[in-house]
Amino acid sequence: GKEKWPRGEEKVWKDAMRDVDTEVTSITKSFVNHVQTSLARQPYNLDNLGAYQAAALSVRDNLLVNWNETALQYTRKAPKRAYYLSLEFLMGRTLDNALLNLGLKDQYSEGVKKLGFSVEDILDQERDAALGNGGLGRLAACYLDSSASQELPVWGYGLRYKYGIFQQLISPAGDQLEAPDPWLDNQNPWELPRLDVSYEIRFYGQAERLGDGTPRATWSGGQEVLAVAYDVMIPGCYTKTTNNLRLWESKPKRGFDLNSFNAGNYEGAVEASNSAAAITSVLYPNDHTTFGKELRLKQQYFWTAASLADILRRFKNIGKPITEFPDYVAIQLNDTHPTLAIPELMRILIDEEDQPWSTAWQIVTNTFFYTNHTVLPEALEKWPVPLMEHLLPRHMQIIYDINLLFLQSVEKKFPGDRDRLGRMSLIEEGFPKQVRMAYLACIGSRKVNGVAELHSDLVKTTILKDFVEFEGISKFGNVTNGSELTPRRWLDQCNPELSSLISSTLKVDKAVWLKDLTRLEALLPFTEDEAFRKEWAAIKQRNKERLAHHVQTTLGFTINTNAMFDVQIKRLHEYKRQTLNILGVIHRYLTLKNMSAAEKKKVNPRVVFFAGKAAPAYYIAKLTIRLIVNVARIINEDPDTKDLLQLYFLPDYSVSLAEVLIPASDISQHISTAGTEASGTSNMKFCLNGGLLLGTVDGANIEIAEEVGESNVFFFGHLTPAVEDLRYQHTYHPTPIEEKCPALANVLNQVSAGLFGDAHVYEPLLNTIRQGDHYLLSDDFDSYIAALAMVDEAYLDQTEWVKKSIRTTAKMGKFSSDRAINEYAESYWNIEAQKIA
Ligand code: NBY
Repeated sequence: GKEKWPRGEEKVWKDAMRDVDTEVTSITKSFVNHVQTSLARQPYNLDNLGAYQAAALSVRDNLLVNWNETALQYTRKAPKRAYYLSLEFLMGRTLDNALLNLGLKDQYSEGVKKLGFSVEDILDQERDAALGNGGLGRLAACYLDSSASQELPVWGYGLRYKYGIFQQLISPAGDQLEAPDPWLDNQNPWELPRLDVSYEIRFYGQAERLGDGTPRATWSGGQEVLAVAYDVMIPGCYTKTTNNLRLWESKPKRGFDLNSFNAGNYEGAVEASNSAAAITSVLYPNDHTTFGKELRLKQQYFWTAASLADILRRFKNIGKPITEFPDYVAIQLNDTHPTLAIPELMRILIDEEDQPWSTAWQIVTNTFFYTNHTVLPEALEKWPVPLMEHLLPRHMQIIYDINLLFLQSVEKKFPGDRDRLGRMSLIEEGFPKQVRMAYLACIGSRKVNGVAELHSDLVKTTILKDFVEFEGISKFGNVTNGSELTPRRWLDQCNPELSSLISSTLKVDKAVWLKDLTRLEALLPFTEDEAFRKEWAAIKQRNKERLAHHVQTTLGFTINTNAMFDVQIKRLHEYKRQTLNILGVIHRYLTLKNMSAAEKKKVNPRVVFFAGKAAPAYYIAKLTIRLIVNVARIINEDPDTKDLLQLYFLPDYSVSLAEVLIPASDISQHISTAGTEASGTSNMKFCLNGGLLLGTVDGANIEIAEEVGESNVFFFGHLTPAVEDLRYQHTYHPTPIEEKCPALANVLNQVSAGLFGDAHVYEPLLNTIRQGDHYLLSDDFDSYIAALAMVDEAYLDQTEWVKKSIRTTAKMGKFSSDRAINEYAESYWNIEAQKIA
């Protein structure tokens, strides 16, 4: 039958509804309209920031048309949906991406030009949305983009931190300083406050079992805060589909603590409201550890409880029985951070929906999916039982119940194996006892996956080995996220010239190949086309000049653009071995110092770039930054070497900085100790942009080499199976570094002797290598230096180098986040694309 229009006259509504602006004249009209009304400003005093805001608001209007349409159709058709729960979404800037995805960049450029602005200047006004630390957060952002582009009904859920990742400053001595990132200060045109969508979230209080023969309990008292929704539109590329990222903000519950007010305890009441607002005030800046902080656990519960309440409410609107929940909802846990969603859904099903335990557990274990992002033991999340009992008493009861039933079933399968029970318990014995979140995530999920082949194998054979034996191998899979890279942002947007060259060469519109990256393979025959190679190399050169210009204008350094650009950009971490890189730079410097003028003539100049933040409390990582900065000071001023070797630490690494650095790189370094980097994702971005890879046999480097061919990457270092034995040797049969690796010993001694100043400051860093050397720098140093020499050698043959570069880009199809998200959609979530008409 004919659908009844919701209210009033349908025609009046429909006639008044706007569509997406595609004509330059309507774009300028909406821009001016926003200047005049939303911003209340005048043409004569409109600066670039104002112009950015007007452009953003006008683009937002367009996105909203599609966003509303998408939401409406999802509601009408009620397809199964997936929800991506991530504490981090490292979105970067939005305007350029939105323009490209809408296919409106040319029209907007023309429009703002007519109004006296340049689109580049306008785009440059936007602050990064930096609600993430590194790879995990950027992966989440890429997956949202790909979901929308693949027309998949996927929503993200996260927190609206008032302060994103800290801003990194470098002190005169070379130390990292942290400043807050008040990213919302200039207003954020990309979010829609949904003050009408809010939930009450409880903490602390008392949990009491009913003891009526059901598993039910009540949870009361404590503190209640409000979760308020802010929506961020996620446009797909060349499609109407515009999905949603819902971020929660914490607010005091209205009328909260009236009792304190009435008792004259005004400060008490205000303090309570401050404590509510504190929950979403700041992103934790640690990328591989949490320190058992109560506020962090509060964030996790606040976010998972609000998200689940929202998902449940949407499900209930469909009017299906609760047992069908998993037919309509898949929830992806991005690492263990949202694991509390598992006991929280149990709590709702049992205490509020009155379901029997086994039904509830059935629903839960068919709803959740867990992605692991690390096997480093120190990075596996654990929470002290006393803290959990205090903050979330009902959840702690439920976790104990889950554990008891779980261990009983383990006992049944492996009778008498007490060791195994201890190993697999959700509760780790000790003082205090701790809840092992990865185990809870594992047993509460339908499937578990790692993020690259090697990593997924390690998950199965190390941290979750017992669980594989108990639950069967088929629950454990791999989705090489690695493949997170978004071809649009990471190629079309940050490297527009390369993008147009590809379109014209392949004679395929970018609308096609940007949505099917495997098409890039058709570039392979052009490696033999000299004109094409020249054009390819010229574009790389212009991207290097763009980076040099950026560094010149922001930092005042003059960079030699005839040099090879060698880049390592990522969070500072011992396992990622930036220290190996800087020691390698020092080795190169010392070698150059000893060369004759004639020998130097044969050396190709090199510029080494570092960027990345260290966790504020990570002392050794911060020392590495200090060493890099101080080595740079000395060698960049040394007349003997400065034409052949330059070194820069670019402060405050961000998504936007990556967009300038990545297209300019000739070679990038991904040199983690084998078996430690789960995947890596920037490695893919560099390769897609025609940069070659220098790396260890680790993470997604391995799969990249499989695709592009080992002759096109530079591998070095020991392999994963050797690592354990080497560490054993270091501990029980240590060999002095002087004996084992004289070249490294010499470098360390020069640093110790004060060649770069501060003779004593670096000792704790150097001692990590001299004693224990957990990350095996002394084992890999010689082969690293040899690999660097091979890179130098290869670079001398520019023809062959450019061929390698083309081949690398051509074979990167596998690493599109579109491919990865389709794997999740098909093999995990069981959701289907929805065409938005
Ligand atoms: O996730 C990274 C992995 O190290 C990298 O190999 C992989 O490519 C990427 C995407 O799968 N992990 C990562 O970025 N982790 C974090 O940022 C992170 C943040 C917070 C916490 C732990 C890890 N935390 O416990 O608070």
